Amino acid sequence: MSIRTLIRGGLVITAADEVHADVLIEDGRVAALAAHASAAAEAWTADRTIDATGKYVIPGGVDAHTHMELPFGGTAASDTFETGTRAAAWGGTTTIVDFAVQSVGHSLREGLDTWYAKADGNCAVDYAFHMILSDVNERTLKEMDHLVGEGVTSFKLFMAYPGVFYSDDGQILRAMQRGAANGGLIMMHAENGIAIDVLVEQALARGETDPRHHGEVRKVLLEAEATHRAIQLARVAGAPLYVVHVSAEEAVAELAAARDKGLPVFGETCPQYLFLSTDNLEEPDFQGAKYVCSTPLRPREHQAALWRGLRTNDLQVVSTDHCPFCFRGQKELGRGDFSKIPNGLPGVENRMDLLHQAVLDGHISRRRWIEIACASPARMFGLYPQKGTIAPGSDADIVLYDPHAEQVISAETHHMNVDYSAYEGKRITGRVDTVLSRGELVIDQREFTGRAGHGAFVPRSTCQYL
Ligand code: DUC
Ligand code: ZN
Ligand code: ZN
Ligand code: ZN
Repeated sequence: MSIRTLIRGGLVITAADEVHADVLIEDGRVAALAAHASAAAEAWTADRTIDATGKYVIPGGVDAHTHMELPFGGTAASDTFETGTRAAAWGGTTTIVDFAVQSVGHSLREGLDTWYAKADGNCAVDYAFHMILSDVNERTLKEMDHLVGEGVTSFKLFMAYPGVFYSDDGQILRAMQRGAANGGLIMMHAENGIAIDVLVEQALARGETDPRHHGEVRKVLLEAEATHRAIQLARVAGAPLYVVHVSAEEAVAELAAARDKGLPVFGETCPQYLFLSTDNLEEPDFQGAKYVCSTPLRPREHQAALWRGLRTNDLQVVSTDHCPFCFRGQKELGRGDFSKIPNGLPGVENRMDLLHQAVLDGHISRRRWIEIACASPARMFGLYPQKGTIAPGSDADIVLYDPHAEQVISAETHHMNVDYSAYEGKRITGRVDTVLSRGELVIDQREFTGRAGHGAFVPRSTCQYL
């Protein structure tokens, strides 16, 4: 028997609307919305009524960029699919799109099956996969078609990390051509890794080994150059392009110029580039290692361009690039050599709150908050309107958000499996109160009521902005 749930009295916010409406849930889906206190809503009966008075009723967040358990630099990201999706739920995110990885010399099939096995039976919320291409060859290109067919419809390529994930321009062009033909969306890590590796070697030879040098060698110009090159290669291939973790003003300018020409070029940024800066990389006693990620944190001046890009829609998505490594034992691997610090920051739990704070700080509107965190990532990656909105027929992935609650972000209270917070001490107004995933309560008035294994793999259609 399916439970009928009624969410009553809240302000329903989607990318399109803000309405005082009641929401009826049946069989894990949204059955209907009706104006609060209307005759239609008053006539509904339910097994369970959730009082949302004074709260926002918003779609569950869609985090289109996570790396649970990612092997990196001789260690692995510290959140498993179990701990990471539980933390996601706490933070109001009900769908993650994680990155399965092809290893050099191996097939996409092997990589994807490995990631299916990691996630299966362990997730608290729903999940989907992108595929990282580390070895573009004839076989890989053919396999891309099969993956699109099974709902893995996006492929990340790296212009960075020579010898690990790196693809050369020829491999990139071929993958883009294949994506143009089969509907797969190419996602690009746009940094010139060949040039960066020269600068890394030279910096280390000069004895520049501290975390802040990570930011210095990964130059803005080398992000902008790679972004420009990726756009031109996509034009030649006749393919759309999605640039991940955009951090620099000059890279936003490349995207904006391409979009002004009408090209299907899209961009994502992440909370760390919006809220943190090179000041954090300069923290003493090796604390800067906590903030080492790639693309790197930039000088604070870049933030205005990122916020503007989010307002003008030159950037469409905010995801986290959640890739946590503990300070003790993991980040510490890079003491004396910044190039050995595992790259990545924790954040899957913090994204919805940080972006709500951005609403209060005047950077974005409430509806834009929901658009960049829920609706737009769902559309970008073929999940809409199953995910990313509250509409009849959508999955009942719904968050009751208390816009007035005060909180202080801290590793003492977060749920991610990592021993520090990148936002330690930051005050946020607003907090997740209750979370439903396909109609099931996974967070009930700030208590975890979900379970590992509730979360299911979601096959995706192709990009819905094309
Ligand atoms: N950047 C990171 O910070 N971590 C993992 C991979 C990446 O591209
Ligand atoms: Zn193999
Ligand atoms: Zn990347
Ligand atoms: Zn990433």
